[in-house]
Amino acid sequence: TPPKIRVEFDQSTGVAVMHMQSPPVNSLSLDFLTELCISVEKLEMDKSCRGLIITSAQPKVFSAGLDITEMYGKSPEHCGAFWRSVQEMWLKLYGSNMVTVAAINGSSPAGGCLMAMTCDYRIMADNPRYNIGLNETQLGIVAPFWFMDTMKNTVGQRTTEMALQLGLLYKPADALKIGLVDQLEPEDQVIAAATQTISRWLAIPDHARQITKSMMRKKTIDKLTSNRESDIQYFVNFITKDSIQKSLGGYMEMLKKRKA
Ligand code: CO8
Repeated sequence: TPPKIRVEFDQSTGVAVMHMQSPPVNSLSLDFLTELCISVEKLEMDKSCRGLIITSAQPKVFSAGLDITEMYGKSPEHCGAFWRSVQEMWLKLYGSNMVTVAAINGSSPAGGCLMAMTCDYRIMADNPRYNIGLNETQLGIVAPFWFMDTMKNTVGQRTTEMALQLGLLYKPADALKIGLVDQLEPEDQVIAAATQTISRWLAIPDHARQITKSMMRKKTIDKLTSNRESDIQYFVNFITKDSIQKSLGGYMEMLKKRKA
């Protein structure tokens, strides 16, 4: 199978661009997440790499979030391994020492939004057909506490309360208004804008910036690190419930019907 992640590293700027290329919608499957984590880890260990831009090689979609087929009709063991890989992705990206910028060139629901929120800065394509947000409740599921915390850290308590209960997906202009994204650009300029932004962030002494970032995020990260196993247990129990499986099945039906 072809690689699901393509990394382009520019030695002269110290910036890597990670293109997610898992057709059709970059859904976060176990294989995808494993590949992504390996790529991020490699860049993290490479001292010459100081910045990371994450973007999509698929049209219209940044990432469709967690791959629902990994959570539907699967064994508890599989669900557990899958969830561990979701945690790993979040821990690696939210805790990255690199300057990270999400170049959101398409829709970014649920896990896609989570991934974007792990970055230091978000630039979204200014296309009203795209949306972004944590829409879990619309699938009849509950975003885990660390999804909630990440959103709270991004847009604040009040907006998060409302957005999460209603499972809101925001158009780019509205996402900008609430601070879920930081900047809008025409679609063909999103990556160029990300490159520009990252060079501004890289002008700050690495050490001071990294310590600041890690101090700001430490409490949130520690909360998951010290509860990883119970979070997996909770997820497995929750997702394998008959009622939840039924909701997921219904949601997948709806996705297929909507298409036809
Ligand atoms: N997982 C698996 N398959 C998916 C997913 C997904 N998340 N999203 C889309 N697909 C499939 C579709 O079913 C379709 O398959 P097929 O071609 O076989 O019919 C194919 O991908 C293409 O999809 P669309 O035709 O819908 O493509 P569009 O370009 O029209 O739309 C969207 C793209 C906007 C991304 C749209 O597909 C969409 O809205 N997808 C659903 C997104 C979503 O709701 N994801 C939520 C996942 S749950 C999550 O991330 C967090 C869960 C936390 C769990 C906590 C429990 C405790």
